[in-house]
Amino acid sequence: MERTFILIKPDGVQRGLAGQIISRFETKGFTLVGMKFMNVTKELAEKHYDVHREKSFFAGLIQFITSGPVVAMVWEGEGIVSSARKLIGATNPLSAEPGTIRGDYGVTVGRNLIHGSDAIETARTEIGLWFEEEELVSWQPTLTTWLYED
Ligand code: IDP
Ligand code: MG
Repeated sequence: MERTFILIKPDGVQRGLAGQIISRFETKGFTLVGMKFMNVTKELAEKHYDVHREKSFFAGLIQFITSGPVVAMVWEGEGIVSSARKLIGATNPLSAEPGTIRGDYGVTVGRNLIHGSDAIETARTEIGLWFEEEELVSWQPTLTTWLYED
């Protein structure tokens, strides 16, 4: 089953939106397989955002991500990588559709509440960066038969 890496950024935690954000994934029908509440080191933040190293916003982004605790998660479900990106919405919350997390809760790109892996391969890399294998819990929710056909 497909997995993705989801991060509630410091603004999501500080604004008390962690529960509501987690609910979106739960009620969609996805399965939580890993979760930790943590501070992010500069080293981890820089590895996570390595593709943006040359961007003008990189320093500010690292400063922001390391500024307070985050909720790091792994979620599982059919087609979850692209579906999670849809639930999250466009990078700039002002362009994100209402009904998406960024569209409903955010106003600026530098405070867009949440990260989600952008491709299956990226998800694999990010999960490996943020979690040890033994921190992930494989389980079968009893609801599964009501979410998926045989
Ligand atoms: P994504 O999070 O939707 O995948 P990316 O383009 O990969 O968007 O950018 C990563 C993160 O960098 C964004 O979520 C946002 O927090 C931050 N970011 C992107 N562009 C800007 C910008 O122009 N100014 C400030 N922060 C930015
Ligand atoms: Mg991205």
